[in-house]
Amino acid sequence: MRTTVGIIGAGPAGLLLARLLRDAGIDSVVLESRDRAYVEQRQRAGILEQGTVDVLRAAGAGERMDREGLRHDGIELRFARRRHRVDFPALTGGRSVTVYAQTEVCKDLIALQLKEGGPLLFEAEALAVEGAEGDRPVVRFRHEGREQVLECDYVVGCDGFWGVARQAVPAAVSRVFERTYPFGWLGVLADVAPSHDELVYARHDRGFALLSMRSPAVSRLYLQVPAGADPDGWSDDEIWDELERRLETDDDWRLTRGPITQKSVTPMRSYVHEPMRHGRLFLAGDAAHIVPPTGAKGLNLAVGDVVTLARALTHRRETGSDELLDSYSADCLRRVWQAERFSYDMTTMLHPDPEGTPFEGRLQLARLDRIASSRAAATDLAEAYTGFPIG
Ligand code: RFL
Ligand code: PHB
Repeated sequence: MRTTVGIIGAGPAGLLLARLLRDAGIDSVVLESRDRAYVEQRQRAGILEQGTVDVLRAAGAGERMDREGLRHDGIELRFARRRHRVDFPALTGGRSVTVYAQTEVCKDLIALQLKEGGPLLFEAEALAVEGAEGDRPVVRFRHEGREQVLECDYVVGCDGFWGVARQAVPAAVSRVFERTYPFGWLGVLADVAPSHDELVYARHDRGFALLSMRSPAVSRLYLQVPAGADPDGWSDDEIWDELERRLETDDDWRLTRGPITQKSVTPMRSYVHEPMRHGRLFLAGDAAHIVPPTGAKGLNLAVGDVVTLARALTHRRETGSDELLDSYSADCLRRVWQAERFSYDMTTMLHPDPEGTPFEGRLQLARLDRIASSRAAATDLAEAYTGFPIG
C-alpha cells in the first residue's frame, strides 16, 4: 500500500487531519488499532474552544455540533462554600466555548471519512515506523491477521500517549518534560439533568469536584481520588454523597442524583515530547503531549496541531517549500506550553495535594479569591480557557 500521508490513529487528531488533507487534495490512509464502536464510545473530552468549533465547521463537520452542541458563556468556581462565575464573553471580547462530546466529534468525522475520504482501516495496528530519516518512511502494521507495509511520503503519529510513533524518534534527539500528580479523576456519566447550566469547578478540603454535562439530560461528573484508585471501590451512593459534600454551598443550590451508567478513573499527567518532528515523521495530539484535564485543553491542542500540520503540508504541495514543515514543531510547542502552563495552574489551584501542607491549601484559596475579585486575574483565566489562537 502506498499513500502521501500515513496517519496512525483515528482519534480526533488523526480523523481531522485526514479531513483537512482531503480538502487540500492530499491523499492519506488512516490506521486505527481499535474497532469503530470502541473509538465512538470512549468517554473523554467535553469542551470545545471557539477556535476548534470554527475549524470543525469549516471542515464540513459542524452540522450536528451546531444543532446539538451547547454554547457556554462561563464557568463557575466554587470554594469555601462560595460561588463565583467567570463570564467569558465579557472578559474576552465575546469568546465562548461549546459543550459537545469528543465521542460525537469522532462519530461525525468517521462518518464523513467513510463517505467521502480516503481509506480508514479499523483493527489495523501500527507496529513500527521505519525510515523516518529518509525519503520513503514506512509504517508496518497488522490488519486481518497479516503484517503489511504502508509506504508514505510523510508519517503522522496521531496514536495517543500509548502509541508507537513516538518510539521512532531516537533517544538521542528526544527530550521529555513531565510531571505526574498524586491523584486521579473518578469520572461518571449519569442519566440526570445537570444540576447547573454551566460547568462547576469546585475546590474543597476533601478534594476537587467537577460538574459537567453531555446533554440537557446527561450529566458528567468528576471527583479527585488517590492515584490508581479502583472505580469499583466506590458505590453509586458514595459517589453522590461525596459530590454533594464537595459541591455544597451556603445558598439553596442542590445536586440532583440519578442512575450512574459509566464509571472510570483517569490518571493525571503533564507531559511534553520535544521535538514534535523527526525527519518525515510528525507527532500530533496526545502522541506528543498530555495535559491534566482540569483546563479542558487536550482535544483542543490536538486540533491546533493538525491544523498547523495540514497548512504546512498544503504549503509544501503548493510551493515546494519545506519552510512550514520545518517550523511545525516550534509553532505547535509555543501553544502547547501555554496550555501546559494553564492546565498546571488550574490543577494545582483546585486539587488539595494529599502530600501538601495547610499553607498550600490557604494559597489555593487566595488564588481563587484573586480571580473572584480581580478583573485582570479573571481575564487571564477566561482568555486561556476559551483558547489561544492557532499558529
Ligand atoms: P486519542 O484520542 O488518544 O487517539 C489516539 C488513537 O490512536 C489509536 N492508536 C493506534 N492506532 C493504530 N496503531 C497503534 N499502534 C495505535 N496506538 C493507539 C488509539 O486507539 C486512538 O484511537 O488521541 P488524539 O487524537 O491526540 O486526541 C487527544 C484527546 O483524545 C485528548 O487530548 C482529550 O480527550 C483530553 N481530554 C480533554 N480534552 C479537551 O480538550 N477538553 C476536555 O474537556 C477534556 N476532558 C480529556 C478530558 C481526557 C480525559 N481522559 C480520559 C484522558 C477528560 C478526560 C477524563
Ligand atoms: C468533561 O465534560 O468531560 C470535561 C469538562 C471540563 C474539563 C474536563 C472534562 O475540564
